[in-house]
Amino acid sequence: MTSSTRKRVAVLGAGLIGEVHRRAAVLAGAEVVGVLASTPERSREVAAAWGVERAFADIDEVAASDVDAVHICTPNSSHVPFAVQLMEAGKHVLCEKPLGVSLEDAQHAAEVAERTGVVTTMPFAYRFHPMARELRARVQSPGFGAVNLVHGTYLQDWLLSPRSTSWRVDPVAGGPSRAFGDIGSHWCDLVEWVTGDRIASLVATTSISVKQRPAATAASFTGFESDGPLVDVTTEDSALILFRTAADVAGSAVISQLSAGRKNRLWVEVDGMQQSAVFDQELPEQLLLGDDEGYRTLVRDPNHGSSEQRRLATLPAGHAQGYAQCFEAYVADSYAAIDAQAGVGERPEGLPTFADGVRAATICDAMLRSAASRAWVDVG
Ligand code: 4PW
Repeated sequence: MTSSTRKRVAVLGAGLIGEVHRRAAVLAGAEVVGVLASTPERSREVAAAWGVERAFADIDEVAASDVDAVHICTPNSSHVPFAVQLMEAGKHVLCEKPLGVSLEDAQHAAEVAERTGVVTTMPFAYRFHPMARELRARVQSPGFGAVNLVHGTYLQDWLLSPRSTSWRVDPVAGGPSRAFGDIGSHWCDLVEWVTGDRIASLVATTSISVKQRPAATAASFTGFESDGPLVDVTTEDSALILFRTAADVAGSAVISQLSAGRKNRLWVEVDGMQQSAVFDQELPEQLLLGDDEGYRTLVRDPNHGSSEQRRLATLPAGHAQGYAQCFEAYVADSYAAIDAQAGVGERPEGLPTFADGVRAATICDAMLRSAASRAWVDVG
């Protein structure tokens, strides 16, 4: 009987999210062999800080190395070129979202994934909150009733200051959609996954409230303020969509990176004919459940609830799990999928793949088309 082998992995990118991946990889039992940062010098600094063996000078060195899997946590425009080269070299790939800066890019990466047969996953990490699993189980159970409305928001405020900037603001490095591509993609992924339904058509409007910002920097997230010269902003601060699903359910979402006080407020409400349910990412230990008597709070408890809620519990009830644990579960499940492909164990439920990355790119493309034409569009 074959058994799971310790994964040897590389991390590309050493910003906030590269560090999140590194920690999750270590906790999942992998050996982080090396890092590729923005310059060879920076790779050496980060390798020393992380205590890892190799400071890669470029992507060719990573592709030629003996690592099993690579975490891609670099700016968006590098995701597809890096992923394609690594897949062709036989590496499994865990790639940050968005998969590409265009729909065509994302489709190309998914085609290469299909042809090479390597395991590819994407951190639509909010699927890995135990109470998001509970939401899905309840929404898809007969007692919930047919879904009649889906709505919510994903709000942040880290770009509220006109001096705040990041490579995400730059349409070349970050892609033509900013707020929607970065966080709207999470909202749509969670809603489609929870309901098992798909956004079929939509109408969108976007806003650029801060017309000029300092030129993009290496900073990725968390409101880095720069005194540099101002450039025109072309990527949206906020995006609003109205939509209809394949099952003809109506819905809406408000996505913004300029909502004061909202740090990472992904909020989803699903209204069924007998019950409704709310998941709030900033209160991930609970689910609000509504019926004709009002709302009550269901608290995460590994002794109760759906099997998937219980599987993802790493702490007992009342001992808060949050973003870090859902990210760790995503990475652990990605490694389990690599094992499953080698014949060891089962592929875990609900693991987002490059197909989900293409789906996110498809919705984002529709959002941009609709905002430009001011008309309803089919999502495809
Ligand atoms: O994926 C998302 C991001 O790109 C997030 O989960 C939060 O918002 C953290 O960074 C951005």
